[in-house]
Amino acid sequence: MTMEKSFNVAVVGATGAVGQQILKVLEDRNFPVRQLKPLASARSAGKTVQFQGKKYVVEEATPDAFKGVDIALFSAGGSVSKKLVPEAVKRGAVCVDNTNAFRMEPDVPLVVPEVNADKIFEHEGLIANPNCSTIQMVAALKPIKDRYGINRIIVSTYQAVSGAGYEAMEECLRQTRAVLDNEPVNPDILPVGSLPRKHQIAFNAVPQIDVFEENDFTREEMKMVNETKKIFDDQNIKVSATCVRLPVITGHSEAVYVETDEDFDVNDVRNLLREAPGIVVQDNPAEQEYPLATDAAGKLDVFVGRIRRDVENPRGLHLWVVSDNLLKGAAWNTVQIAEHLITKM
Ligand code: NAP
Ligand code: 12T
Repeated sequence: MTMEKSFNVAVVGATGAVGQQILKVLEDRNFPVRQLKPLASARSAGKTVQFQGKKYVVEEATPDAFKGVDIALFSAGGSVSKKLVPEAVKRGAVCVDNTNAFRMEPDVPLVVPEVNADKIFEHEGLIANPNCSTIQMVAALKPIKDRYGINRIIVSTYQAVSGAGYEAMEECLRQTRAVLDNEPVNPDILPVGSLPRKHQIAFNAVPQIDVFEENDFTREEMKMVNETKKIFDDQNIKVSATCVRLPVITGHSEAVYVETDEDFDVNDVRNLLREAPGIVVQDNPAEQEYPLATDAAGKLDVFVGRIRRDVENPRGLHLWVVSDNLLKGAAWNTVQIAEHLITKM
C-alpha cells in the first residue's frame, strides 16, 4: 500500500504464532505504519521483535498502552481481548480481533473481505476476524453461493497444529522425534491446553479442536456453523462440521460438500472460482494436481481443487480447500481488514 497518511499500530500478542505473522504481513504489504507498538504479556515485556529490519521492545499489554494507538490488532487469546478491546476502543483505537471473544456479538462485524467487506464500515470500534477454518471455506464458497445458491454445507477439516499456537507446534515436533527415537511422547498441550486429558498428536488424527459443547460438537465445529451463517448473512444455510487435528505444521485442508439450490456445470464452477479474488484453482486430476498444505504454506491465497459433482446427487458438489491458517486464516485476513479500514481514516 502507498498512502500519504500513516498510523500508530499496536499488535497485541506480537510474540505469538499469529502476532509474528501479523508483523510480517504488515511489512510485506508495506502497511503505512507510523509507529509500531508490539504488546504481549508481562512475561515478554523487555524482549524484542523484528519489524522492517529494526528491533522493537515489547511492552506489557495494559489499558494505557493503547494511548495514541490508531489501529490495534489483537491475537492474544479471548480473555485478553475481552479485557483490553474495550480499553483500546475507549482510547480511540479501532480494533481488529482475531479471537473468539466478540465474533457472535450482533453489533460486531465479522468480516472476510472477499465475502462481506461492506460490513467493515459499520463498526463501532471493533471488527472481528473469523475462525481460520471458517475463513478459507466461506472465501471459496462465496462465488458458488452467489451464482447457484447453497442450502447445505457438510465439511470435514484436517487442521494444522500451528492453529493452536507455538507450544502446540513445538509439541508436535518434539513428539515426532520421540516416536522416531522410541522415547515416550508425553502429551502436554493438545488437544486443549487447559483441559486435564491430553492426546498424542504425532502420527495421529485427533477429532477434537477446542472444548466440547453440550451438543457433543466441539466449539471449533460450532464456530464453523455459527460464523458461516453470520458472514453469509443467511440463517437458513445448513452447516455441519467435523474438525480434526493432524500432525501438519502449517496449512488447514478441508473436504467441503455443498448442496446447491440451482443446477450447475462443473466447468462453470471451475471458471467461476478462477475469476474469484483471493482464490487459486489447482484442479487437474490427470496431472495429479490439487491443493496441498505444503504448497499453500507461506501464501496469502485460498487454494481449491478436487472439484467434482457428487455421484448420487446432481446438485452435490465436492471441493478440497487449503490455505495457510496463520495467513488467510488469521494474520492476512486481519491486515486485509485494516487495509480497508484506513481507506476511510
Ligand atoms: P501463541 O503462539 O500461544 O501466542 C500467544 C500470544 O498471546 C503471545 O504473544 C503471548 O504473549 C500473548 N499473551 C498471552 N497471554 C497474554 C496476556 N495475559 N496479556 C497479553 N498478551 C498475552 O498463540 P497464537 O497461535 O498466536 O494465538 C493467539 C490467539 O489468537 C489465540 O488464543 C486465538 O484466540 C487467536 N487465534 C485466532 C485464529 C483464527 O482462527 N483467526 C487462529 C489462531 C489463533 P507472551 O509471549 O508474553 O506469552
Ligand atoms: N482453539 O480463533 O486450536 O477461535 O486451532 C482458532 C484456532 C481457536 C479461534 C485452534 C482455536 C481459534 C484454534
